[in-house]
Amino acid sequence: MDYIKERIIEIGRPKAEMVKDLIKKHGDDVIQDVTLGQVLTGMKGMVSLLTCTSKLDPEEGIRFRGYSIPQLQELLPKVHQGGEPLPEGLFYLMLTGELPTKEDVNHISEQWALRAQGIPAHVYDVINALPKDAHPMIQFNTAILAMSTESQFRKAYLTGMDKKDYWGPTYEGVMDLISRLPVIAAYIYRRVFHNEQYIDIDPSLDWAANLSHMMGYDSLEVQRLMRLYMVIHADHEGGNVSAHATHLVGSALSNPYYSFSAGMNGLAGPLHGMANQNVMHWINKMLREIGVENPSVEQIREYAEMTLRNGQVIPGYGHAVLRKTDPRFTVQLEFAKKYAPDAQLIQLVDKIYQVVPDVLSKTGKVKNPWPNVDAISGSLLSTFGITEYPIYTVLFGVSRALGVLTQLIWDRLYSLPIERPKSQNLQWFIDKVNYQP
Ligand code: NMX
Ligand code: MLT
Repeated sequence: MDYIKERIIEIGRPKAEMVKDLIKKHGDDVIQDVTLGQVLTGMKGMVSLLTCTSKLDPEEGIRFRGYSIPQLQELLPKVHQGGEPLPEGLFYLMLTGELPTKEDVNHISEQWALRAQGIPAHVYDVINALPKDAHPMIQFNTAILAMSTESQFRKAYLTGMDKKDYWGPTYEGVMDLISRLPVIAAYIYRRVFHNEQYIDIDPSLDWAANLSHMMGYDSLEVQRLMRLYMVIHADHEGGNVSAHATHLVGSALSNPYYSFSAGMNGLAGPLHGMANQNVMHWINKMLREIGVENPSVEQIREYAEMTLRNGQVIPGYGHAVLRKTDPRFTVQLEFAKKYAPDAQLIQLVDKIYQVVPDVLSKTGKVKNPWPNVDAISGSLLSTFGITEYPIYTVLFGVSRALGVLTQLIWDRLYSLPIERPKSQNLQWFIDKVNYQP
């Protein structure tokens, strides 16, 4: 058995026992009051999920197993001194709760490069059957479902398996799926935007560098950017739409492919991952309508105000949990200032940042006027030559697999049951609070 699986058993079994015992001894303890407002406005702030991979603080932002993004940049293994951490290391950290060694990371890189080669031919046939102008997220998600013919979990479940062992074939499926997503993403990218001129995987490269290589970018800067991008988008605790959807569908013991596909359907929404593409459309439309390449702060303000007057959201701004600038925005801005200090698009992002929070605050209703991860990610990718906006959400999805699928392994280790909250009709809420119109 792979040593990582052995380590998961050592760490996971006692924790799984503890979860059982916790439910047995404290299952009836009240942990939180719930308001009507919370239920009717998207369950914000309601603690209703057990997630161990990461935790989001409204003021400070994300921590992965307790480590902030700057700490990960310092502590996770890298290819180059002073470079960006390897996503393989973050995967190991989220999976085990322990910081990986360089050997652990190399082991995962090798495993993924090997497993990536097992994509069955029918997956490409399924992608090729779609029109080239089908959005890349449609092609990505269709490919994920087509890959589920390989599900080891499905096969093991049908053969009959002890509940406490469900996590094992889930782990195998997760490893296969994560290894194959960059190949699929790059295939879709080359199919749609580069005349079907495909580039083979290079097994000597790490996972993120391979993605950029297969997309057609071999510079050290793009490899670094891809590692950073893959690390910062990997997880955002359990309640975001992609994580929650993956967990929910996984709770029916759907295999990792079905579960992840559900998450990706959510990521494709404009209020979630598709915002990274929409930010670029918003910026370009603004430049077209104002008619200059370098608009003034006042012109940006007027355009932002007009967006609100038209009843639309300003993409890249706001968050359901965060109440400060997203550290994932800040780290990308720092990266841009280091490697592309004169980039015009980044200067524009910085200028938008000077204006939009004030415009949103003045509405009096936006709870968080600050930029989120998507306010800059597309401009950064564009700056380094990846200018095809519709691929951006796919790249987000490749990264998000690391967190949500690691959590799926833990859901199975903990033997978490099917998720089934209670719903009520409007009259129930009216009666409950004795509402008088
Ligand atoms: N532009 C305009 N209005 C906004 C914005 C924004 N960026 N953010 C929030 N609002 C509005 C929101 O639509 C709501 O209006 P109404 O009461 O008329 O329905 C009001 O402010 C209160 O919303 P909040 O409670 O502040 O935000 P909520 O938690 O409901 O939504 C987002 C969070 C992220 C969906 C919301 O801020 C948004 O739509 N932002 C733009 C889209 C975006 O950038 N999404 C990406 C999020 C990160 N990700 O990658 O997933
Ligand atoms: C995410 O990365 O999932 C987004 O910031 C949305 C969220 O956390 O709700």
